[in-house]
Amino acid sequence: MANRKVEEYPVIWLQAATCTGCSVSVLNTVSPTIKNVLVDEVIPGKHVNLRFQATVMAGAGELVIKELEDTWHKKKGGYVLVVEGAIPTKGNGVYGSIGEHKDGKPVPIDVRVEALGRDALAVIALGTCASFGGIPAAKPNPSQCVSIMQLFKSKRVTTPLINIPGCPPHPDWFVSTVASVLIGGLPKASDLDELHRPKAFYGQLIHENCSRRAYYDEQKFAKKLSDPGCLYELGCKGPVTHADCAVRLWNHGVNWCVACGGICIGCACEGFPDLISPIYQKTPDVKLPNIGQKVVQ
Ligand code: FSX
Ligand code: SF4
Ligand code: SF4
Repeated sequence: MANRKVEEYPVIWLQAATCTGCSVSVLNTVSPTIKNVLVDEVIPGKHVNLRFQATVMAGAGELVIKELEDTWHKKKGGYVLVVEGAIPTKGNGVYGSIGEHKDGKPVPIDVRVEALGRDALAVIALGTCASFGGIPAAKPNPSQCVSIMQLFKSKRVTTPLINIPGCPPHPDWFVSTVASVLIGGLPKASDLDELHRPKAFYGQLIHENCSRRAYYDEQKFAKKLSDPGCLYELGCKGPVTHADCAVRLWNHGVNWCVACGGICIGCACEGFPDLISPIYQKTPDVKLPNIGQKVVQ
């Protein structure tokens, strides 16, 4: 096995308007561990070569920007771009920039994401902010943040895009998506829904698999968070949120929002947070017993 060839998959991971929660969530992946993902061959014969990631890389300044730009130019069409956070489009870089132009002026983050996105093999929008705008794009949105989908649409970037919403996203949703690309290539159109989400993780509503669902069907609603019963009247957004938290569980199978007594705040929902606010009030447009109405952006 001495000369066994290992295929390298370069990845550039940019952070725009984000709390870095997506990075923290993915770094906490348990099976595989983040060491398995980044250092080992996560799939035998295939290695994720993370070239740029501001939270974990040791370098800074010109050195890492050179790495970023070398990967962009030398691996054109062959690297995966991961974007975390929404994209501020106002102010020509005052709300976020990465590196400088030759004349010393900062490169605005929207310009970077557009350019790197255009030349990537595929783009993964990690987290609700990157996928749908999320918290940074919430009203009054002073930095005019947009999602990657909106940015690409306005700039006519047609690179394949996979959205992995969740604020933060579950590490499995990201790691399994990366693994499936390494094993089988880019997802087929039928693997993604109309919002570019992998159906494997976002194909069902929270409400469809909720451990409190029997209470809902019996119309037994909790009056306060510590009560048994369905949390719908306390504001649970499970009926309008597509994700598999109720069956996958968080922290490597320990628990999830509703089972530990909280509502699903709809963090992976396309309308989070504006269209599903006020979060701790009953969702007005879910008409019992009809469920699953989409929040339209
Ligand atoms: Fe934070 Fe990510 Fe929320 Fe956004 O997750 S967890 S605000 S989705 O960009 O870091
Ligand atoms: Fe579970 Fe919320 Fe649906 Fe009630 S409304 S069954 S708590 S997901
Ligand atoms: Fe987010 Fe709801 Fe899943 Fe909790 S249950 S992580 S709020 S989508």
